[in-house]
Amino acid sequence: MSDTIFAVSTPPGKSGVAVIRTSGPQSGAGAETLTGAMLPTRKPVLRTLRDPRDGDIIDRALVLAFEAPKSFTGEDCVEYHVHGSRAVIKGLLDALGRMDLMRPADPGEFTRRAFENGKLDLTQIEGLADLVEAETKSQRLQAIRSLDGAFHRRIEDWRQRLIRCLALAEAGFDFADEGEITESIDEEVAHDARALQMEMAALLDDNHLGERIRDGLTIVIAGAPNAGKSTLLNRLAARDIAITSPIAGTTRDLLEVNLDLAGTAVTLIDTAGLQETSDAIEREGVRRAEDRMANADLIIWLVDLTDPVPASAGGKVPIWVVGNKSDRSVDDDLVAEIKLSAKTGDGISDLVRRLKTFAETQTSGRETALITRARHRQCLNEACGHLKRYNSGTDLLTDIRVDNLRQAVDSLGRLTGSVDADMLLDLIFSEFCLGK
Ligand SMILES: Nc1nc2c(ncn2[C@@H]2O[C@H](COP(=O)(O)OP(=O)(O)OP(=O)(O)O)[C@@H](O)[C@H]2O)c(=O)[nH]1
Ligand SMILES: [Mg+2]
Repeated sequence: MSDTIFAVSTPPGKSGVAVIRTSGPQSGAGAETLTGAMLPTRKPVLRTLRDPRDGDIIDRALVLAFEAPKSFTGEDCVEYHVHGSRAVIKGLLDALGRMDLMRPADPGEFTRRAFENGKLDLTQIEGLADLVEAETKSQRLQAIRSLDGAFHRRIEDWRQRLIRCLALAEAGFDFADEGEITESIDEEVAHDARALQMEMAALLDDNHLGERIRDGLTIVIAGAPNAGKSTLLNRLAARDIAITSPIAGTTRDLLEVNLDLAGTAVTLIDTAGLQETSDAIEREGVRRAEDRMANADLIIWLVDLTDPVPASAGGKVPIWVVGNKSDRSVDDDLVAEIKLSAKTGDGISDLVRRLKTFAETQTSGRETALITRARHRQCLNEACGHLKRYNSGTDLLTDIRVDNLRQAVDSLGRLTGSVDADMLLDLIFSEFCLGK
């Protein structure tokens, strides 16, 4: 890797400060050309940056140099903290771009170099991508945990133990004529392999908590036409997102809004009123509504207190019956856990309070969730399956049985990226923005 990359690490547009980074062997030389002197490492210094072509001042900037391997990428790196104007940024990028062996970075390329230099494993990179995307506190804390290597350490511990099992089991072949030794080795490996299988199964049995924090909870507002679903969505989002009207069947498509409920990301979905209909478009709307309800974490079944229609959903998804239009209702006998008026806002704070409690209970125990993506679950499930086959396959030929251990090691290796990383890398780095 002989070329040096550069990119703006802060968002495009004007800002008080913009950060431009370079990574690669020419970083130091580039900084020397721009500042006219060698830079100290790991010490921010104020320097005048000059265009090497004509000596014109680009900016006075805070410059911070890191020497390989003690940097984010593991290479020589320089950060230029400049005033965030278009002219300054362009001036500096142009000057860098004219230098030999310097080129603009591809999206995610800084992080890719960090991976290739062993600074971060795949789970940490995913944590970094999640941290950049985090919108709520629980997403932030979870991402930082991954980035800090909590999952990485757990997997590495398992992988080392598995490799030891594998080595012992293979050594077992060599002692095949010495019955007693083989037996004691077998016992030890069987004991460890069972423990590993149980530990992995315990981590997998997490109610998909990490994925739920990362992707957010889904709450669907459903009910009969005209119940006031869209009015409630607008009220909870504090924005005029959905069209509302006294005409039944106003909403046809799904409407989504993202909320932060007590630090948990929530997608709130407004749906078409559920009713038998001959209108093909409305019917499709109802189908989509039922689809989302089936996969929701919670259904708010909204009932017009002046014209109640009982809940027709449920199944595995928890459902709250919420009575709406309390401003017009005089009937106190109606069974609704919560009564409110989406129009006047009366009772909304009570609903929000309950929703926050719900979100908190759904994401409690988040300190223990390490699996945050389907990819993690798949690899771990595979590893667990191989171990299960090893543990239950006592009647198999030894080398076939032992191969299960080898495959379990590989599954864990895919999780951290030490095995078969190439095809995954493009996928993972496509999530990254330029300059990361
Ligand atoms: N009085 C009163 N009217 C309300 C309340 N909430 C909604 N409405 C009215 O009820 C009518 C229907 O409201 P929408 O929010 O469009 O109802 P919806 O459930 O989304 O209806 P569809 O999209 O057709 O399924 C509108 O005229 C609203 O202004 C409320 O709390 N009190
Ligand atoms: Mg509607």
